[in-house]
Amino acid sequence: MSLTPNDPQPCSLTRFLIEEQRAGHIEPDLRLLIEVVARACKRISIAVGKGALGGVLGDAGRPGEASVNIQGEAQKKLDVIANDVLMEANAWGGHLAGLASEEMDHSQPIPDEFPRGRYLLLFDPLDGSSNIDVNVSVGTIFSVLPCPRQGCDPVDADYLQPGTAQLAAGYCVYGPQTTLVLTVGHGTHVFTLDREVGSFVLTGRDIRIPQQTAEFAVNMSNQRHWQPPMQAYIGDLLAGKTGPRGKDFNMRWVASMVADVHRIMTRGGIFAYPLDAKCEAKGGKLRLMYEANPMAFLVEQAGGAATTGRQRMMEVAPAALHQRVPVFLGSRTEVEEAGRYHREHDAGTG
Ligand code: P6P
Repeated sequence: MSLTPNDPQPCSLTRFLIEEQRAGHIEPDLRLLIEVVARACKRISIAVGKGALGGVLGDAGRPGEASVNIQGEAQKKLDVIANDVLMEANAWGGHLAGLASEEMDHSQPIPDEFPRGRYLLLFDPLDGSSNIDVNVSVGTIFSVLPCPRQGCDPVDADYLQPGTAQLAAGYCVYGPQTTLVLTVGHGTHVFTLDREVGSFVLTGRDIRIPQQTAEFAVNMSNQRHWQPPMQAYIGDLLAGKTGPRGKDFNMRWVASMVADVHRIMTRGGIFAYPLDAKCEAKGGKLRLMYEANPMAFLVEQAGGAATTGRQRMMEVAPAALHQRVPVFLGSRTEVEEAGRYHREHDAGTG
């Protein structure tokens, strides 16, 4: 193996992060944090990959007594396993002040027995878990914020920072490949797990989402519950070539945000989970802090856009740790078009 610096050897996640640190893009402790999260994702990938052979399918809790999380959703066994893996991996390294998870009612400070760092980690340990039992891709989503206060236990309020405050964000999709997609604010980069070596290898540096698209992702079964601007927007997409958009559109819906977003990262598209009559009272279906904001950071860093339909996602001022929001993200031109329908409706001109 040649040691010359310009040797076209595969770039591991570790080498990439060292280069980002040398470039002044990240601090050493943030590099450590990302490495720890990536290692935890490898362990989750192994557990997910075992499926029925690992006894990890099905609902958590005792038979007949489903375990329900703060979201009011039945927890899968793998939800709990993934959450435990991330909590254990991040407890002792000294790089974190606290953690918050979709699966936990409140945030948790790092235990007193361990040193505290300057970062807060938020995550959805296993997004799309309703797909686990049918062998459809699922994933982990994470977001890193600065801890605003030092020398005291961080509380939920310390996490309520807008998406623009994020220092890093990523997801790991457990599909045919295990793929980590990461940003530290200087582009969005893709790493594929080399299972033989056990390390993530850079397979996509500074990826760009196509500005235009002819593919949308939405759960059409909610159509009758949508607000008028969403009805009009999707109606015009479905009208295709003979309609106002003048072209035909394709539709995809995996019902696993990580899988749908990864497709959009790879070939463009728009992902929409708008307000509907079913979720309006809760503010939406998807969670702001550990789903919408990290995905918005990744998408914007790849040249795309992410909004609530009416506001840039990363400028939403969080009011609660498990706050939900409507989500439109993906190809910039298409997200802006969806926003136009909402703007014109609200102005009474649409
Ligand atoms: P629906 C999975 O439960 C999730 O949180 C996202 O991963 C996904 O995009 C969405 O919900 C799917 O929602 O209503 O289509 O099942």
